[in-house]
Amino acid sequence: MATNADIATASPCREITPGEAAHYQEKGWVLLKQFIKPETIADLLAKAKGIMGEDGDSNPPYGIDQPYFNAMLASGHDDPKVRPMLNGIGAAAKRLMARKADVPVRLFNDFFAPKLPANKQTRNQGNGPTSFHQDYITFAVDRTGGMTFWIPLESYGPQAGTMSFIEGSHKLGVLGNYTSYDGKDIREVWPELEDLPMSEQVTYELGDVTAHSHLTVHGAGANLLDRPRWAYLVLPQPADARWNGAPPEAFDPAAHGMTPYGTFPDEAFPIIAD
Ligand SMILES: O=C(O)CCC(=O)C(=O)O
Repeated sequence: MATNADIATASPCREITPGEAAHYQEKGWVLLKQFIKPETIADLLAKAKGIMGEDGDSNPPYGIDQPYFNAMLASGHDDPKVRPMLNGIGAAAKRLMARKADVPVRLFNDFFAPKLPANKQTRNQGNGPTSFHQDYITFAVDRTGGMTFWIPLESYGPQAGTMSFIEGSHKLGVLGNYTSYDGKDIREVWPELEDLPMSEQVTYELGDVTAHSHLTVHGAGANLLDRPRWAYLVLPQPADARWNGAPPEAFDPAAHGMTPYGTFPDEAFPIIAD
């Protein structure tokens, strides 16, 4: 198991504090100020632009058309410049999951998600607001614990379409797939969400990151800038999570020879904290 000293030297991520872990457990999300070194963020932005173009819109369609963002797989674990950061995120995720058993953390997915400018004609979809939703059910896993590290690749405020979170919504259980609300807002379908506080849209300085539980309801505004809002999303899961057999959006079980209630193979979903 990596010690704190290993993490400090090998990872561009700082450790999270007990106060941050407590905030995450109570509210379902946390802002981690200055969590990643700016040099690593600069490398990620260069990589994202190399894959998707300066406009964040020069990639072929990735297969899911929705207004939240355009997206491309980042495959950061294969990149020696990115992998140490993923290990730092794995260590942080393990703290946030706070399981009593010593359960490792697996990288479930990582992708670039530029939100394209709302006031421009775009080639791909992804230039609208992010309607409020919970992530959990779309991932077809058999247990909770997963989360998303939402990493802006530049400093952004609400104008860019940054994230906000309905605090404590992770304690309401599983609220259904966003496609099942027949076009309604999740707060209309689940009015109990109106009783909970909503965070302001986060203002992120370079290196700041938010982490949210896959049970926490969240959304984002449209991007009112004239350029993409670059974000890199890293999704850790507890390593003991299994595919529940439902059709997943985020992975292809046949490509990995997976069976319902079978484990995720380490080669494709590597362990990032043991
Ligand atoms: O980047 C966004 O606007 C939305 C991100 C999101 O929905 C998520 O992280 O689950």
